[in-house]
Amino acid sequence: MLHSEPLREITEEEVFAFNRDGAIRLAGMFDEEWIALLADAVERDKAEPGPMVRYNTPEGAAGEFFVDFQLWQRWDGARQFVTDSPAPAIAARMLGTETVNFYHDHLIVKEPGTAERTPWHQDQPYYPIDGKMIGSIWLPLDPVSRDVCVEYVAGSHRWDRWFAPRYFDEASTALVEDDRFEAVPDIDNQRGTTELLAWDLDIGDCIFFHSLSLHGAPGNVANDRRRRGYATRWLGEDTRFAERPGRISPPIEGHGLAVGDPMDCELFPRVWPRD
Ligand SMILES: O=C(O)CCC(=O)C(=O)O
Repeated sequence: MLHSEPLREITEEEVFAFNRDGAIRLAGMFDEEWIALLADAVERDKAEPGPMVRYNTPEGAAGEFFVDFQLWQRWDGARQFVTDSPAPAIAARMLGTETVNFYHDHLIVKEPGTAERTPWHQDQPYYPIDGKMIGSIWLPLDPVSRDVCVEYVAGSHRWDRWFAPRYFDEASTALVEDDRFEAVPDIDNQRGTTELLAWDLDIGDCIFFHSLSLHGAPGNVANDRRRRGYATRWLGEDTRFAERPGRISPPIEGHGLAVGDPMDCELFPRVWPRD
């Protein structure tokens, strides 16, 4: 059955841990039908990708690191997920907001054998948005073991630091060539002294994380399972459209918002509370 509310209550402890750490696993939120619906949308999208698709694996290399955006605009299952799944209620609870607008979706598929890492980054520097109530649901469509899971630097969303956004390609191309942002710290060299969060995830679990949480991910060489992650971005009541020099990602255009406007329009629809 397609439940539109989380399969269980999110506890006070979980909300507290999210606010402290910037990322948390929420076990047992979605029924399997949602995952099946999204998996179908993902296969359609891989066969017929959207205009913002990116292939981040060099030609001839093993595996495939496939990234696409805005499936919800093209595939019914993804659209239904955005409006009717437990996701808006999860975002409202975790962000502590009365209203939730949907920002965008982001599909990240790492086929078995993919060596390419997802570079360390925060999400908000990619966005033309001010505000603190911005979070993502990272939803695995395959069981994920900790060694291929996205990793989060615990507490980094509270550092009050913004790191320079870069594309996930091999060259790690900069989106913005100026010094407004700090260089991303070399977290891989700080393993052992930095607290990193990552989890084993079952079907129905998700990760909720803050848009300023520093995160990255290994390739997918540890096992022969696909690693399909469907990430959705959610905005709370304090978010406003902001100007950013340089490029933003994803480059969503045509929203008609002016600087300072609430993030509320057809492209960023209000999804919570439900009518
Ligand atoms: O799935 C991944 O490898 C990275 C996910 C990510 O960076 C995100 O959802 O912002």
